[in-house]
Amino acid sequence: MPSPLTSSHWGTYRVEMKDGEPVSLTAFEEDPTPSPIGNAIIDTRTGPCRIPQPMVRRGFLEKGVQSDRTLRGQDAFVPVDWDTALDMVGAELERVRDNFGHEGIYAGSYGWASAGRFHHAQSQLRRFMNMYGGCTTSRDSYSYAAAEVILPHIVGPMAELLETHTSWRSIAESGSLVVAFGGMASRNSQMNAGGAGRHSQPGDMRVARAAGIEFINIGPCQSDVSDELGAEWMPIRPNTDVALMLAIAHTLVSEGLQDQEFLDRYCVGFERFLSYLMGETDGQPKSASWAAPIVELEADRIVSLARKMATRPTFLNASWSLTRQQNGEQPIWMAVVLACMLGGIGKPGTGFGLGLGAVNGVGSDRAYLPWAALPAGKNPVGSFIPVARIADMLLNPGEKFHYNGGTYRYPDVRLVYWAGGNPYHHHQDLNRLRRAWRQIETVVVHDPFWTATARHADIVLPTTIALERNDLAASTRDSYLVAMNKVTEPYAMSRNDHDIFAGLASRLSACANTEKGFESEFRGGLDEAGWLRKLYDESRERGKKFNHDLPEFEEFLEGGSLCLEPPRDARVMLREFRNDPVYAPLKTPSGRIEIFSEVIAGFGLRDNPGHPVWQEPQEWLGAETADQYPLHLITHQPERRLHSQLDPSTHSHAGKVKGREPCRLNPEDAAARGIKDGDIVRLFNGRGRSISAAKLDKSVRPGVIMMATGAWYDPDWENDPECCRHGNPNVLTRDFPTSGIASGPSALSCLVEIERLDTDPPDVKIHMPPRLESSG
Ligand SMILES: Nc1nc2c(c(=O)[nH]1)N[C@H]1C(S)=C(S)[C@@H](COP(=O)(O)OP(=O)(O)OC[C@H]3O[C@@H](n4cnc5c(=O)[nH]c(N)nc54)[C@H](O)[C@@H]3O)O[C@H]1N2
Ligand SMILES: Nc1nc2c(c(=O)[nH]1)N[C@H]1C(S)=C(S)[C@@H](COP(=O)(O)OP(=O)(O)OC[C@H]3O[C@@H](n4cnc5c(=O)[nH]c(N)nc54)[C@H](O)[C@@H]3O)O[C@H]1N2
Ligand SMILES: [Mo]
Repeated sequence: MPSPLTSSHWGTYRVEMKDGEPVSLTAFEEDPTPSPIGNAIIDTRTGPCRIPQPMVRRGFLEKGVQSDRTLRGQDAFVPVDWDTALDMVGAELERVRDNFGHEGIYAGSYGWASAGRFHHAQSQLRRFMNMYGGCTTSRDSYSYAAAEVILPHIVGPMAELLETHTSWRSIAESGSLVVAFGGMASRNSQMNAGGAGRHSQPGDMRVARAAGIEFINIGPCQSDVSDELGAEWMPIRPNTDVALMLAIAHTLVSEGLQDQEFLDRYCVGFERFLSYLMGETDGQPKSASWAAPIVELEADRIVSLARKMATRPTFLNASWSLTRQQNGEQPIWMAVVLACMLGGIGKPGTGFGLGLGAVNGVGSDRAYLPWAALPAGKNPVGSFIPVARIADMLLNPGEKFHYNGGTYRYPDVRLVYWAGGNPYHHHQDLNRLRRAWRQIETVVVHDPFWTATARHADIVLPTTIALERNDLAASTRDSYLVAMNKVTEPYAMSRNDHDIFAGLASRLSACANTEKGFESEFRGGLDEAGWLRKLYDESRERGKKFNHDLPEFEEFLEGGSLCLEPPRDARVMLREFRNDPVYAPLKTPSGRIEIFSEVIAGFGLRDNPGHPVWQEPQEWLGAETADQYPLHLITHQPERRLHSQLDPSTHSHAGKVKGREPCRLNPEDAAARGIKDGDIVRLFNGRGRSISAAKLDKSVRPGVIMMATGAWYDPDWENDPECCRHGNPNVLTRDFPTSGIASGPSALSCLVEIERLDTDPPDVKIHMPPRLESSG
């Protein structure tokens, strides 16, 4: 008998058991490049960071909403039983609903949680809240909000473009040159939201290279493209991609190299953009010599790049990181415009790409099936925020915000409910978030682990991890369906998110009066096994439409996993549109690609006239404030974790230096500051400080510091609460919207300075549980 399977966002594994307990995860035999993160879950599952039972913050237990909220994050917790905890949460929900309405409850609860379609924490929360009567919620993602909002106006919904993304196979068969803005860092393709049966990106990239594809890496870090691909590196200054793309576009026009036929047949608005490009509207032609000092590449090199792109089948890839900066809508729009000028869109191996390598599923060769998910119903409350405006909302109830052409007002939120995410990892300017958090009367958090967010809660409800429940793992960007097995009992008193919500529902009444009652309505008349069968049967039914013939549930369970047959032809994004733009128009207002968008021009935003433009962000190496904070901090995804998940594991620790999350900087910048490899350093700016250890790295461009996200946020409470002693970079990043278009996060527009720390650094304490006190 093969060992039972489990699945995670970083892949599928076999669980090796000893004496009835899971002892290690081994690679799934069908995965050629499994992620080494796997075992971290074994490492942490019973460790000191697991939350054993429901907890209430001491101050909150004593004084409820009158408690001192500044103590959140450092207060002691009191363990309580489930009935006490659920009674309290139920009473708080009722209090806030009765006094402030459903809008007063924020359950936008962004976060990746764990793989598994039934036990997905956010889906469970949504189902619960929607039945309860609704809540304020969030729109879009931290990953690429700017792209999610801009792309439907100019070419089509992001999700659809990713689903139909041109595949590596198409690039290898028909391409010639891949120009990667922001690279394609191989560490990132370990992940795939919902699960990955087979990690194919490293192999796909190698095959493309062997087929003769040439790579160019445009960005601040050479190692963003794997050495094996032999990429040419163009180390531009961060946040200047639009200037470079404009200069390429300008060169194409100056030399008559643009594909006018494509522009005429498939696009609208090129002429309006052209006036701007050539400087007719603002007196500044966007030439290579204009861009050279902005991006810090020689003009000749820009011109040669443009010529090369015009004469070779070119695939232009825009990394998701380009969206997480001020005006992050623009590089995506401009990438599409440049691909239009090159004329390859809809043809094999060319066109534009959105994040090849960002996760395993972009560009992989796989089948499509819209797997069934837990039905969440509809939220009866319309109140929402763009996801990264959370601190802004809390600090400014009733104030206006802009989103996708509309002007809205922030709701007056009194209770925040989080399940499956870690805002004290993912949000920017954490010192501001901490101040904003004080506005909230009640914070409820579900998490298996003592994350910084759990520690900033009033009521903490401990959940199970995937190994403690049965589930089904699948992603629309992967061909596998995997049965996730319960291999061990829930840790201590932890419960499944589903059971926690059912327990709450038993104390409350749903918005719609149902005869069955809220709990029974929430449970849907099914237990875990019943739900898994229902989700499977529904997926099987849906599969028929896509010519996938799935076996009966029992047969599937016996095999443990299944892999759908990928389509015979290599996938090409927008192929149908290219073949016949009249028969297969886009979903944009004109049905064509909008180089100029009347809709966006109609938003009347100062920062956008209706076509892509170069705008200096407030924080970049060309800014005046760079005198004071002369280094551009890039807070990229971590190699040894998914965000903050499993940070207490040995695998994550092995990547730290002297117990801190390291930062990488160019030896020149280090020498200028007397910093040696391995030195403990402090990164700082006007927003905060973070203690790290320096790693000297020539693959990082001078003027740039790279620091992975996700080290558990550990404020130095005793000496300097605005300093993270562990190396979380979000005490430094800026909490500012991309622009009024998407109001997305802009973490990657951030300046800092760094200094060697000559005193003993404070101890890191976040991987020990918080102080616990008994209720007596
Ligand atoms: N500076 C900077 N900040 C960034 C980014 C950046 O580039 N720079 N990137 C941003 C991006 S793209 C993203 S997607 C976000 C990611 O931000 P998050 O998705 O919030 O980060 P995770 O660490 O994955 O948080 C998931 C949480 O869910 C918990 N969890 C796991 N399983 C379960 C479960 O079954 N039930 C419950 N209740 N909880 C569970 C985990 O323990 C963890 O605390 O970060 C963003 N933040
Ligand atoms: N191992 C691992 N993989 C992950 C994740 C994880 O937590 N761990 N998270 C997943 C998630 S949620 C997401 S959204 C994706 C994100 O995928 P990406 O956004 O692609 O990933 P990042 O690592 O943030 O950034 C990639 C590179 O962009 C470059 N870059 C930054 N700013 C600029 C710029 O202004 N111009 C140019 N040209 N380049 C720039 C940096 O050098 C950086 O290394 O990753 C996913 N993959
Ligand atoms: Mo993300």
